Amino acid sequence: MKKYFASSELIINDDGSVFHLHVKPEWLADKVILVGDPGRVALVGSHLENRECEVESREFKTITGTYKGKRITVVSTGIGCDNIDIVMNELDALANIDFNTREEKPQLRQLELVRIGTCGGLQPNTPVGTFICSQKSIGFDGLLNFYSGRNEVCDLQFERAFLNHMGWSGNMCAPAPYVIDANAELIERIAADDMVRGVTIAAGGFFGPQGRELRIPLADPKQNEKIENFEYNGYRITNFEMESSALAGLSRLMGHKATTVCMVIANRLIKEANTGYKNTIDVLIKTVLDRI
Ligand code: R1P
Ligand code: URA
Repeated sequence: MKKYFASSELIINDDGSVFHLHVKPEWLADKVILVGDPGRVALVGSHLENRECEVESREFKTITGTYKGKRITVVSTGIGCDNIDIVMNELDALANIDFNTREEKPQLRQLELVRIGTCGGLQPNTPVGTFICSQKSIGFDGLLNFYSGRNEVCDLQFERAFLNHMGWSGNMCAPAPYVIDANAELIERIAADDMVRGVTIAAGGFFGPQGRELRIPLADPKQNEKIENFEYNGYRITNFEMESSALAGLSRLMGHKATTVCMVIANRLIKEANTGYKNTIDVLIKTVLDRI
């Protein structure tokens, strides 16, 4: 029997668009670029021709057009894994649920998703300006734990090694952290031979969860030091951002291909930052548009 989705579960607006994104099914391309900042959608959009749509609702801004003949949709997610839950579920519904019958389509339509973001670097080989492609993500956010199949797609031994190394017994991000691989074929194509392939922590905040201490002391003052010297099977943790784990995890569960590429705008080890990155991220955008 086909799965049916009631109007309370999949909310469709009166104009036939999906609830938060305000995107209609016919506007979604198979290749999707996700960015955090709604302002970055215009930057990606400036490279697109034959625009089919430009819609905006809350922090979710979407443009579909073509780049060198490839049909691409760019969507902003805002900040955080909670927003990735909304964006991924609504994109997947646009692709794989018939909005007229509210039933799952018989054939999976697989999307290819690349998130282009900014991040904090954690290693000597990740100075400001480095492009890091997330091979693995460590989710401090807990989102994936609400979905069945989490244990089948996560690297449970890596998770255990990381928790043991940190010495965290529970409260910090229980029952997370979860460790999830990005899509291997997509990493090969997007990272090619000129990006650092890294292990990314997707944190549930920009300050405390990334070991930034302003007026309130941290629960674990040695957090970043331990993260920086953690090593497991040759992997080291390279960067902090706030969305890659939910993107990789939900994509795996839904059958899509995804990875995240970020430009380092702050190196936490040597304590340097660059706030004038908005122009240089265009180099990363063009690279991803060429390779997606
Ligand atoms: C924090 O400043 C934001 O920047 C990073 C983090 O993941 C978080 O969303 O990504 P974006 O530049 O894509 O927003
Ligand atoms: N985005 C983050 O989440 N952390 C940083 O340090 C920089 C950008």
